[in-house]
Amino acid sequence: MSAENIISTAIVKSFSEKFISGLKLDVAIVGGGPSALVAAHDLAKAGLKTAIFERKLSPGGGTWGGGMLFNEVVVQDEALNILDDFNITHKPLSDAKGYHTLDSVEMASGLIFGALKAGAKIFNSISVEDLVFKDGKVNGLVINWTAIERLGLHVDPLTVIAENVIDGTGHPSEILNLAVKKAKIKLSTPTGDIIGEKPMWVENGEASTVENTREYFPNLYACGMSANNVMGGYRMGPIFGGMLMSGRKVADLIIHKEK
Ligand code: 48H
Repeated sequence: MSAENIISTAIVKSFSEKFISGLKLDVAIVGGGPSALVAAHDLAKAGLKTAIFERKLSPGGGTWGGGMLFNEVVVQDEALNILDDFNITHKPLSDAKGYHTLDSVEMASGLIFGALKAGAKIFNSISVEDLVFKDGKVNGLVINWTAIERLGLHVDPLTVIAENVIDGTGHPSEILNLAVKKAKIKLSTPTGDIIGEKPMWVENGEASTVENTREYFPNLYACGMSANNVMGGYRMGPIFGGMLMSGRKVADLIIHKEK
């Protein structure tokens, strides 16, 4: 075999094995933002078969760019233990107790690396376009290459079967939107529908992100900004403790869920 042939065959074989093992999961996570990466890390560490499906080439969601492309973010005391679990460096602010800064590129890359090393799989450049919904139950995801989505090619998707689905799609809550609009699911919100994100209020938004992280329909969860959007929480800008704690909470809910 030529080197060219060895390389191409190795990639296709190895990817196929990984992809096939990702088609039946304990937990399928849509979106690879910070909350999803923490969730994937914790779930995989607990022994659950977990994969993230991320639309973009780079997982990490809104972490890379810090605040307005100043590539630093802020995290508060309560979330430092999560950064420490991923070995991500942080430094306290000298003029405001309880807050810390960290390099947003280190945070994005550290969370990705940590989730993978814990045993989660990450499939990038794949978009989730629908749910598998059988007999009134959420059974998994409908996926396609982002390139196909972007080019508008008429190509049928494939499916992922999963015991649990997490919407980690950030501000738009794409999966819960699909659940409401296409599956006609009534979410466990005051209206049964998505309430919609409110403007900026940092302390409130940080607390409500964690509070709103929960199961919105049997086996269908939301974390991060998606959870906040569903319940009408405030946004908080480039502070990330709430996202990290939300990821930890959703993993904990699934790990300790009664069968
Ligand atoms: C595959 C998808 C799909 C899809 C979307 O927004 P994220 O960074 O996620 P969170 O909620 O963990 O973090 C939110 C944070 O980054 C943020 O925006 C904050 C704190 N904002 C505050 C403010 O005031 O603005 O990442 C979501 C990811 C992205 O990478 C998307 O590409 C991906 O989900 N995604 N992937 N299929 N249908 N929809």
